[in-house]
Formats: sequence, structure tokens, C-alpha cells
Amino acid sequence: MTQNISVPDIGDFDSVEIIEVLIKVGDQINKDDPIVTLESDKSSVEVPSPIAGIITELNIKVGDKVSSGSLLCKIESHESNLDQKKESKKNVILTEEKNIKKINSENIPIVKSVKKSLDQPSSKDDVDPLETKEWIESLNAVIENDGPSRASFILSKVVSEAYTAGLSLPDTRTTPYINTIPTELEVKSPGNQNIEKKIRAYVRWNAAAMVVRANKVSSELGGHIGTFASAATLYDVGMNHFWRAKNKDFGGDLIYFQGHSAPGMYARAFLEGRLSEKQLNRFRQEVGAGGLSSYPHPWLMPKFWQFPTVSMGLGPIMGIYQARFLKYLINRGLLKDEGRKIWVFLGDGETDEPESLGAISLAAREKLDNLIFVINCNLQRLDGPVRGNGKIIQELEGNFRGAGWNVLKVIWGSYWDPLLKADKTGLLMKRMNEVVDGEYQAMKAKGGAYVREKFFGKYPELTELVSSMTDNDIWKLNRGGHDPHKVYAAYHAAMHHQGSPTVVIAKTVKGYGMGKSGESINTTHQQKKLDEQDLLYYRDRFNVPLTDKQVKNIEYYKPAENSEEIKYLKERRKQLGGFIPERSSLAKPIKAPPKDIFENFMKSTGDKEMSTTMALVRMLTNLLRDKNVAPRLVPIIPDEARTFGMEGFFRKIGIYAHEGQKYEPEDSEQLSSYKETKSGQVLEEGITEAGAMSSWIAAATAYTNHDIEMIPIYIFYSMFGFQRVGDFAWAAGDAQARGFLIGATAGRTTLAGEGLQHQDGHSHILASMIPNCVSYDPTFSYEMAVIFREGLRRMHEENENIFYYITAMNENYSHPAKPKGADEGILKGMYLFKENINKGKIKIQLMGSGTILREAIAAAKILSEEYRVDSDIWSITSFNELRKDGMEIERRNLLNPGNKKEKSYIEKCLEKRDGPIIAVSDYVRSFSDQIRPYTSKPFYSLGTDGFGRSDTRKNLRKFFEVDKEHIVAYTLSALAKEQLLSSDIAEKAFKKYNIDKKKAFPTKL
Ligand SMILES: Cc1ncc(C[n+]2csc(CCOP(=O)(O)OP(=O)(O)O)c2C)c(N)n1
Ligand SMILES: [Mg+2]
Repeated sequence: MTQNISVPDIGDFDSVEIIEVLIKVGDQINKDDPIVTLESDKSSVEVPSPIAGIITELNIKVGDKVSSGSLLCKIESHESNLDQKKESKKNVILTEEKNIKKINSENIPIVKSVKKSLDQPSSKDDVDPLETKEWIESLNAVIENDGPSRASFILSKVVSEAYTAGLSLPDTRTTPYINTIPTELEVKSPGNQNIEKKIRAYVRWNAAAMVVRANKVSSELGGHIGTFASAATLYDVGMNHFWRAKNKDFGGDLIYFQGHSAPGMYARAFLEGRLSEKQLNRFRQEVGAGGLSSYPHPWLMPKFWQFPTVSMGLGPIMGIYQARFLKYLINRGLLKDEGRKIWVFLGDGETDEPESLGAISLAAREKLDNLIFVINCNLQRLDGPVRGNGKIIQELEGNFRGAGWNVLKVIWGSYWDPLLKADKTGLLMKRMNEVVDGEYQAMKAKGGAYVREKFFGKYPELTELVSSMTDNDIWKLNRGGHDPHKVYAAYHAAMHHQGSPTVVIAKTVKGYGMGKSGESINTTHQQKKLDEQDLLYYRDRFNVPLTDKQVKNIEYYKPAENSEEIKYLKERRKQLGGFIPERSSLAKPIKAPPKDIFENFMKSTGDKEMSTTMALVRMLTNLLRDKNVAPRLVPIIPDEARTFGMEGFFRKIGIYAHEGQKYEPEDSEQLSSYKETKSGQVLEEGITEAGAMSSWIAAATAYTNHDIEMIPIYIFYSMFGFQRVGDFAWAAGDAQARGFLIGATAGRTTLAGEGLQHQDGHSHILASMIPNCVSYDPTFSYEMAVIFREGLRRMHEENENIFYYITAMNENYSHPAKPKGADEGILKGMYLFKENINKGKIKIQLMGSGTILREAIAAAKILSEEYRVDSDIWSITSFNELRKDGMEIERRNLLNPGNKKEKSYIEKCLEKRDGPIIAVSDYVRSFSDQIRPYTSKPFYSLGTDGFGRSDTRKNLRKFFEVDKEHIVAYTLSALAKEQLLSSDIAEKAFKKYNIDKKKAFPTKL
């Protein structure tokens, strides 16, 4: 049956141009194959075929204007398109519902019955204790007879009933200040505790010794002992029992180590034989080969560290998006689901950072049960208590529970178990709840007698409870985070939890084991020197088998290879698949697409006007037709797809949604409808630049973390890029990210109406500070195409560890054809766009970048025609790249004073050309000024220094003095200064163009 295929609903657009016809008569096409590409003044979008079949008639051609309902072609097909569309939508919804039901039913927690009956202490709030008792007994009876699930169900019904009756109920965000997992339900560690204890002692010792040694070399070097001392058990249990390494059979768990606990990881790697004593002695001495980084830096130790975490807050949010990206790869069918986990370690102080907790609701919403946070609550940060007057553990529990996480508190160690068991009235728990963190910290600094008096002494019953214990026994009452049994049980539960992420909140002591030199004291964070007495104490505390002399020499301790400790440690890692951390990549490069995919962009667009953003989106659309590249593209957008004309991607490749689409979108009949799907490719992040950047980093490092090369393209308002998330961009450089950052609506004057906080005049300066970031400010679509293609080749085919920052604009204009031979210059940063020769005697070198190049071109015409000033017009695609080349060559020349001087690329371009340089851009002058030292000619910059403001482009360019009139007048003035022209001519030009000389410099306005 022949069916007519027409333009579907294209929203508000009418009469849009066909820019590509992607089929011809006789073609056999599949459903959803693109038929034509339509382009409005803002975006381009492919029209997919609603059915499969053979094209029998083509009713349009390139250049035609069409509207919704216009006939495109006829297809001979056996399908009826409408029915099928409805059916498939229904199917998607049904399948998703089925999946959700399945997940929900799988996740009903199976909890064994735990019964702990407390005789409530009499309280003045309880007017009828007998009745209260009856209620509690009824509850216990249900637990006993029908199980905890039934009891939970009844309670939830009672609670809803109470809410309906308008009762105000107690705050349930937090649970009592005790461990979440009752002792009876703790899964026991299969490990040999004796050996593990010894290993942990050696790791502790070596970590401290390494820091102390470095500070003997120079106290400049710094380092931390107290943090790892508090976290040693938390890491050790993971290393011995849970964290599976990457190997040929398994993708590996990913561990984000708390940055300044790095000494502990080196100390363990030393026992594992992965680091030598010589390397340990070079802790924080990295200049020259063989040193160890202060913190986890993949750039500096590319075979060891995977995640740069020391800038606090970045690790947690990057970890969340890493877990999300892992699910994305699985749901898109690019990775198999091996049950890999992402573990993220953070400090309790670190949770002050907005980034740390900023994305926890996303983690729950996305059901990231592959994610485990471990928060080391040693109650201290750098200066003092994290929450002296409060309780950080309770605060965090409330936040995470409220966000929908599985929360496992590990507060008390096993020595507390008998006391808690003996606490028949609940008074101990009450006391635990009422003591604030500042007091808890002081107790660990001051010893057992102090704890007896201050903690137990408050109530006679509690004093009695510990009456048979010595002060030393009381001192030994350990915190959960230092008890391998409790930690094991929590990690085990976290590993097996389904349906939501887990946070293990562990209570520890900062500087654990350091005694007077650092245990639980406010200054412990910066403690990096231990004197002899401190070291001897530390050795004794953990029974490290070193003689006094060895301690005084600060020797490391490593038992023999055939000792039970080393054999055990190695065997554990062998069982878990290898060593951690370790960084490697088995990813295969992606073959860059054939040139012709970009060929269209090399031609002139004639009268047709478009923005470089549109050109880029068209390039991406073309790339989606390349079978190698298409599946690897990860478009990332923080709620701006429509701003950038990318809404066509929604329908074409789908928006990633782990639950699929459970609703029929409002615009379902439209061509660019909001299509969410489980295998969707677009990461529509919502309004979170930090989240989008974290996704980008996850995708940009997938080559090492998942052994698959991906091509992330994160498009954002350029002003909300580096400026907002500069620290992430820096971390991306450290992590050796590969991918594209696109600063759209770039430049101070292209985004006319939006004003001060939107108009970007400096993102390129920020980008230029990151050593492995390659940045460009192209003007024309062919420049964009050449740059983008080279980026694909360098990063994803050649696997260079660089990333690209490219600015794109939303100003529409026509684009010329690529000048012959311009490719090399485009990539190096400048090429001769045009020579204006009009027999003028005076010559200038006119440089322009981005949108302002067009003003320069217009100014050159005026200068040539009206003032007989000839110009060479240079398109500067990257002042940043030119500067890098200039710096390097200058350095080489200075290093080799006797050699023939090498020329920088700029010098080579300009050596046979006369006249002063006028450099203009839509950025602050320091952007173009960067190349000033590498040119031997007079140099004048025009730029957009100052705060932006809302107005038309024309007025903005006038205000910032970068429009063609200002360029002409300032050029004439510069020529007068160089004594190449009479100053009268320049003065006349200022008058002619009504340039107000009294106007203040724009930075002051
Ligand atoms: C963004 C950022 N700000 C400041 C620091 C400096 N700094 C390093 S550790 C630290 C205190 C950390 O306290 P916490 O998170 O509780 O970790 P702990 O050492 O107690 O485990 C600070 C402020 C940093 N590394 N990153
Ligand atoms: Mg802390």
C-alpha cells in the first residue's frame, strides 16, 4: 500500500527550509530513518520516517519551504503508521511499568525478626504508662507472630491515619544514636582478625612514617597523619573483603579515596610490593621522576590514581554521576551489568561543601544502588569540631534519609554491645542522644576517667552500669568506625542493598592512636611531625614490631614476603581480582568519520544565515549518521537544549531515563517531542552545571574507568561554564578527560538582551589556564568543522589526553567558503582570511576572533575604501593556542642563545607583512594581549572589558567600542600615533562616528 509521508507537527514553526534530502526514489528505508533535514532560523531537525518501505515518489527538494502537513514523499509499505505509533508507545509504557513493578517487588527488604523490648523510663509526658506499654506489647506481638514486614505495614497505616487526623507527629528523619544494624543481624567477617589487625598496624605505621620522613627532608612538604589514622579500618575492610579490581573478567569497582588519606594508600601499596621504599621516601617530592603525589592526581601518577578528589566536594558529586553514568552505559547496551560498585569516601567536614550533598537526591531518584558513600565522621575538620554543638551523624542521617538513601550508621564498636544490652531502661541510648559532638571529641582527647565522669556520670544508673569497669576499660569502648566487625557488617549490607544508594556513616576518632600528639585534639589535622616519644607511643599502641632504634630512625616496617601477613594481604587482593587503586585503559580508539561528513560546512552558505551553534548542532546530527561515532556521542545539556536549537535530539536519540517514559508527553505528536527512554542517549541534566560537568567527566574518562572510549559533548551557556565550575574543569584536566566543552551563546556582545550575568567576556581566559585544555573561538562554520573534526581525531582516535573548549554563538550570519589551505592555520590559531589591497600606502594587520571578526572585516572595507588603508585580515581562531606556541618558542630561544632564532607561528605569519597590529575580540583585552610579546610590531587591542548589560548587539558593540566604527577610528588613531597618518584624519573619524571621548572607560560603567 502506498502511503503519503508528510511533515509532522513542528510546533510553532511555519515555512521552514529543507536543507538536506536524505532519501531518493527506490531507497528501501526503515522506520525512523531520516527523510529530510529541516532548518528554522534557530535549529535544524531531521524528519524520521514513521514507517518502513520503499520510496516511490519524492515531492520536495533542497531549498523548498515546508510546514506541518506538507507532503514529503510516498512510500510503498505494508505497515499502517498511525496504529503502529500508538501501539509502540503503549508498549514502551507497559514494559517500563513492568520493570518498575519488578524492581519494587524485588526490593521488599527481608529482615529477620529483631526484638528489643525497652521498659520506657517514666516520663512526665507519659500520662498513662500502662497504655503505652500495651501499645508496645501489641507491636512486639505483631513482629513476633507476623514478622517485621507486617509490623511496618501496620505502622505506616497508623501513621497515615494520624496525619489524616491532623496530628503532628515526631520528626522521623533520624533514628536513635546507635548502629543501624542490630548486633543480632550483623554478618560476620570471614577474615582472620589477628592478621588483619597486624596488617592494619603496619599500614598505619608506614603511612605516618612516610609523612614524618618527608618533613624531615623539609617542613615545607606537609602531609597528613590524623585523617588516615581515623579512616584506616574503613579502608582496610574494603581492601581485604569488598573492592574488586579491574581485570580481564571484570570491570572493577571504582573507589574515590578521600584526598588527604592518600598516605594510607601508599603505605598499603608498599606492603603489596607495588611501591618501593625509595618511592615512599619521595612522598610529596615529585619534581624529578619517582615521587609520590601529595593527593590522588591521575595526571601525576597515571598508572595509580583514578580520581582527583582532594578539592573537597568534587569527589562526592563526581562519584554520584559516575554511578549514574555506569547505569547509563549499561542501559544503553554499551556495557554489561556486572554489579560493579562505586565507593566514595568523604570527610564529615567535607559535607559542608554544597557539592558534596548537592546531588544526593538525584542518586536516590535514579535508584543508584551501585553507589556507596562512606562518610568518615571523626567529628573534626581542619580547625576544630564539625558540629560542636550538634551531631553531624544525625544531621547527615536526616539529610540522606530525607533524600531517599539507605542509611547505615556505624557509631559504636563491639565493646559497647554488652552495655547496650544491659541498658534495660533505654537510659544509655538517651545519654548517647543528648551528648553533642564537641563533648564526644573532648572525651576521646581526655581519657577514661573523664568519660566516666562526663558521660556515664550524668545519671546514677549509668554510673552503676560501668562501676565494674576500670578507666582503661572505659577508654577502650571503641567507636564503630574503628571496629572491623561493625564496618564489615555495614559494608556487607551496603553491597547487598537494592533499589537505592547507601551511605555508611561511621564514627571515628581523628588522629586515632596518636595519643597526646594528635588524638582527637583540634590541631591534629595539620600534625605532620611526630617526635621520638610520639613515635614510640604510636608503635606501642599498635604493636608494630620495631626496636626503639628503628623507631628513632623512622624505619618503615615490612614483614618478609613469606610472612603470613604479606601472604594474606596478597591473597586477599588476588581473590578480589588485583590491586586497587590502579589506572589503566583497554579502550579501543574510535575511527574519526570520513571527511565528507564535514564537507558541507566548507562551502559558502550564500545568503543563508546561521549561527555557529546551529552549524555545530548540524555537525552533530551528521555525526549521528556515522556508525563508529554515533553510539559513542554523549550529548550533555543542563536544561538549555531549546536555547541551543538541540531539541531535535530528544526524539531522534532519546533522553536517558532509567525508568523509560511513564507518561505520554504533552507534545507527543510533535517532531521534537520530549521522548524519555531507558536507552536514551542525551543526558538532560536539569539545571545543574556541576552535575552536568560531573557527567561529562565520567563520560570523558570512560576510556579508563570503563574501557570504552566515549565522546562527551557538554553544551552550556559559556558564562555558566568555567566561571561556575572551574574547579571541576581543573579536575577534568587532572583526570585526563577527553571530550568537548561547548561554551554556547559566547562572547560579551552576541547575547544581546540577557545582560551582565549572562554575557561572557572571559571564559577563554579561564580555559587558557588549564594546561591540557585546547580552546578555540571560531567565527565561521568551516572553522568550527575543521576544529571539531581535529578534536575528534586527536582525542578519540589518537587518544591524546587533552580536552577541547570551543565557543559557539547564537548570532545568525552568512558564512563564506573556507579559503584554500586554511586548515593548518585554523588549527594553529590564525590564518589569513583576506587581503584588502586598494593601492593604499598604509598597511595594517587586522586580527579578529569570534563574532567580532565580522566587525573587523567590515572595518577593513571602510578603511580601504574611505581611507586607503590596506589591511591583511587574520582570523584568529585561538589566541590561547598562539600564546602556547609563542611561549614555547621563546623559551627555546632563550635556552639556546647561540642558535639561530626559531620563529613562533605568529612571527612566521607576520614576518613579510607590514603595519601595526589591531587585535579585536568579544572578550577582555587580556585575551588578545596574550600574543603581544610574540609579535615584533606595534600592537593595539580592542575588547569588551567591563560588565555586560542588556541591549541590542549594535548598541553593545558601540558601548564596548568593538563595532566597525570604533575599529576604524581607533585604527586611524593608532596609525597617527605610529606617525603613518595625520592625527587630523583620526580626529575627523571620531567626530564622524559620534564617538564620545568623554565617556568613561567601560570597566568603570
Ligand atoms: C575545596 C577545598 N577547600 C579546602 C580544602 C582544605 N582542606 C583539606 S582537608 C580539610 C578539612 C577536612 O575535614 P574533613 O572533611 O572532616 O576530613 P578529615 O580530615 O577530618 O577526615 C580542609 C579544609 C580542600 N582540600 N578543598
Ligand atoms: Mg572530619
